[in-house]
Amino acid sequence: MRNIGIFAHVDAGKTTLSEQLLLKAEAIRTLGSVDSGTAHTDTLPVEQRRGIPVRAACVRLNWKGETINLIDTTGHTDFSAEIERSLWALDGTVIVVSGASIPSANYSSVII
Ligand SMILES: Nc1nc2c(ncn2[C@@H]2O[C@H](COP(=O)(O)OP(=O)(O)O)[C@@H](O)[C@H]2O)c(=O)[nH]1
Ligand SMILES: [Mg+2]
Repeated sequence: MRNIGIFAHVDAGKTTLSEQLLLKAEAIRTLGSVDSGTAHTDTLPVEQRRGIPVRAACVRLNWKGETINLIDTTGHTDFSAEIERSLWALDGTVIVVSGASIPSANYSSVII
């Protein structure tokens, strides 16, 4: 079993990537969407309503015989304690860099 965290600033595409990984691993049948409030890791009503991540969310998938707990973190510095808390549990991380926008100034606080 491996615990993998996904990190980036807000709106970089963490939740969208998580959704694609879940689909690719056949953990879900239908691709959810952040924009329509159906992403599997945006589960809190406030996250679905406002499209902002508040808490780190954990989903499980199987890949080539390995169980992976995927932790989709919040990129908001307001919730940085939530980001730090998830670090303790991780075996590895994926850092998402958005090619569609200029990296946010809060990258440093989220990633370092
Ligand atoms: N054009 C484009 N938009 C994306 C991509 N990934 C995510 N988005 C959009 O960027 C916004 C933020 O994505 P989200 O996954 O919520 O980012 P998060 O805050 O890092 O979890 C949403 O409106 C997504 O539809 C991508 O690869 N290309
Ligand atoms: Mg998100």
